[in-house]
Amino acid sequence: MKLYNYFRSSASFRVRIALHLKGLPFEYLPVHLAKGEHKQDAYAAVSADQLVPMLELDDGTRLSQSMAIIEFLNETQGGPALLPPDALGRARVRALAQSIACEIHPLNNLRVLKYLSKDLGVSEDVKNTWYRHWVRDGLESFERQLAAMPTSTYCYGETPTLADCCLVPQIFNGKRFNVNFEGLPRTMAVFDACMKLEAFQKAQPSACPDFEP
Ligand SMILES: N[C@@H](CCC(=O)N[C@@H](CS)C(=O)NCC(=O)O)C(=O)O
Repeated sequence: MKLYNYFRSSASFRVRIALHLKGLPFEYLPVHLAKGEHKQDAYAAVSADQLVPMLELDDGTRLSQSMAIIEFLNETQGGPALLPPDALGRARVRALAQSIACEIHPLNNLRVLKYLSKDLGVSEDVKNTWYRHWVRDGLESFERQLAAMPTSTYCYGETPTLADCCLVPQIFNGKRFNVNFEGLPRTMAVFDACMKLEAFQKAQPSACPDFEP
């Protein structure tokens, strides 16, 4: 398998975590988002949405959208299950994952931030305030959702799931923008628990071949 991705992309990071949790080897194909490589012909020729991540299977099949990719891997590959066996558990995990991937991340994506700066002319300060506001707001909601469920080591239960694959990259991203993580005890305890695992460490930006400090 080949993963088109970028060290700093949180959607890519989700898929790297899932691949490592399942122990699946993959070829790392960097796409430099900051240099706009995702918009250039070479990547546009293979990726219809011109976003990362994109997973290419050994038979050439290409998959986009991190959560669809993770669910596909979960259904077709061995290794630990990333969704619970029961329908209610799966709904809970998907709700947590979507709280990150659908409520927080789209507001803070590279193209959204670029549009704020370049097209709408907002200052760096205002852009960062926007970023921090939506991440903090989303994480407060995430914390309330965790607090409504029994205490567990990971987002849902005692093994990492799709929800943890989404949460950890969002926290990394928030750290880059100095988001305030105070008052989020369950969320940050889950983050710390995840980061003790080798799969999460191997997937983190600083462990990527294209990492830039
Ligand atoms: N919902 C998509 C999001 C994909 C996405 O937006 N990826 C970002 C990097 S995290 C990207 O390629 N951004 C390029 C841009 O915004 O121009 C997923 O989960 O895969």
